[in-house]
Order: sequence, then structure tokens, then C-alpha cells
Amino acid sequence: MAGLRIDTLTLFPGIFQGFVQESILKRAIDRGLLDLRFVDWREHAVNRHGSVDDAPYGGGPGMVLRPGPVFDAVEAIGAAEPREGLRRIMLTPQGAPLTQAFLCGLARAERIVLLCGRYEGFDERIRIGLGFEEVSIGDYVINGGEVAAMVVIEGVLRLLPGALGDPRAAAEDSFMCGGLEHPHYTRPPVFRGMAVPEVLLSGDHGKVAQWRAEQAAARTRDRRSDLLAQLRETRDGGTQ
Ligand code: 6GU
Repeated sequence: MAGLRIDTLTLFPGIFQGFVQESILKRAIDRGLLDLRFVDWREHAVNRHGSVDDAPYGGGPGMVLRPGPVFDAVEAIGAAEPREGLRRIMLTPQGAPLTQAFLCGLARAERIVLLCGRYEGFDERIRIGLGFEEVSIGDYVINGGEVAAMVVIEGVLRLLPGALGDPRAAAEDSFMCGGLEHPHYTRPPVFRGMAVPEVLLSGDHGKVAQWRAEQAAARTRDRRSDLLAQLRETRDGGTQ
């Protein structure tokens, strides 16, 4: 098995250096589960000064990423044509919000291309002409798509069979699709006057399971009523 190939197109490949050398990601790469490549698409700049952006038509602040260098970079990695098993994603604040369900779909791909935005954004003809899916990691703005690409890479990696030491950890990801998790406690039994809930020390597995389910439901209700509504919709005749 060749592993899942992910090409990340970025103007700042250095941002990913530490990321790929640590922990679960490094192990997955060493074991051939993941084939990560980082492409500095400034190599396809329009001139020898490395220009990849220009002023927006219609005026306004900031710079817009020109289509030429991105098209050339995507063609150079052989990903310009749509095909079965290939997913192409651009990371921008204008995208559809990333969800666990979306990650589950991505984890079934053979190859993924991630395009990281910077500045005011991409010329719209990049999305239209290359057929990128536009994805955002939330309703806030960060400096560029690099951190968002890391979110996608980690989220997908966790879902690859064999990536995590403990298979239960991956199961918890899908549990996430069912709501928030219950709180956790470990030693010591009393820390700075704060005691571990009695039930967790009782050894009664039935009671523990019930307590955890109640806590999870209460948290989901208090913090994520939106998630609860979504779950109800799914249960009452949704497609998932
Ligand atoms: Cl993908 N990029 C930027 N710049 N900001 C974001 C984002 C992406 N997702 C949420 N905010």
C-alpha cells in the first residue's frame, strides 16, 4: 500500500517543518501511511522577482493571488484534472465549514491537494478553472491557509487505519459526530481541594457509563445546542 498522498501548495513551506517531524505524524510518514509533499508555488511566479499576487481589479486594499502560478503548480504535480480518488481543496475563510463528516470522506481519498491562501485571497478563476472545493476551519480570520491545512492533515491522519496506537482513539472521533465527550479525571483523587466525582471511584461500570453519558449530554446541550439540533435532524431522516 502506497499510503495517502497529500500535496500542500504553500508560499511558506517552512511553516510545516516542525509539524511533520513530531509525534503521530512522523510515525505515520515513517510507516508509509502518509506521503506528505510541500510545494512552494512561488517557483511558478510570473517573474524572476517571485511575484504571485497583484492589485485587485475594481480597487480596494490588499493583494490578490494571480491564477497563473497556481495553475502551473497544480499542473506540475499532475492534479489539474478531476479524477476518482483525488480531492482538491483550497483553504480560505470563504469556504464551507470543516466538519468531522467531511474529514471522514477525505480519509477515503487516494490523493489530496491542499492549496493554502494568503493575502486578500485567490483570483476566483482558480476555484472555477481548477474545480477546488473551498473549505474554512471556522468563523474567524487567520493569516493564511497553512494552519488550516495542518488541521485537515491531522484530522485525516487520525482516521487512517493503523495511524493511532489505540484504535479506541479513532472511535472517539466518530463519537464526536454524536456530541461532546464527558469530562476526564486521573490521579490524585483530591487535588487542591477538588475531588474526583465519587462515582468514578466506585468500580461500578454501569454507573460510570451512565454518569458519563449524562455529562456528555449536558455539555453538548450547554455548549453546542447547534450540534444537538444537527444530530436530531440526522436521526429524524437525515442522509448520514
Ligand atoms: Cl482556511 N484561512 C484563513 N486565512 N482564515 C481562516 C480560514 C482559512 N478558516 C477560517 N479562518
